[in-house]
Amino acid sequence: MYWTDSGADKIQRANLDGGSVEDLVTTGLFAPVGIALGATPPGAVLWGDDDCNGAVAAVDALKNLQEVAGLPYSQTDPCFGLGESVDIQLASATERIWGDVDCDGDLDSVDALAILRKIAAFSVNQQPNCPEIGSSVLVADLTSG
Ligand SMILES: [Ca+2]
Ligand SMILES: [Ca+2]
Repeated sequence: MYWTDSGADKIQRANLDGGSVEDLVTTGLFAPVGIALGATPPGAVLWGDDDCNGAVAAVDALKNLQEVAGLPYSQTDPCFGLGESVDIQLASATERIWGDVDCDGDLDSVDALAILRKIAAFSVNQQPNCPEIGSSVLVADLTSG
């Protein structure tokens, strides 16, 4: 099993019985709350992983704020521009805005706040049928190019 430690900024693994705990990633992370493993299907990304680097972390909230403020920021390729429309696969395909993590229809600083609240283990208010921050979602646009 694999998990993130948002307090120690680490990604760790262990055997399913809890033995053989290892640190996999110990640098370059800040408060990660979700991870995507290589076995996830093409097009799978974490909701709230705004820069598509495989972890939901405070950096994603930072990039949200840079987009909202009109400042430049880098994205992992392939990823979406924040504020871009994407079709995510729930029960049926649902059009969402990349980075609009609370699904209220616009990308703003409240979405950055939602990511930070999630990292801090505070409650997050999201619209109905909105993916949980840190959960894996399939995005059609990522596979179709
Ligand atoms: Ca990220
Ligand atoms: Ca929003």
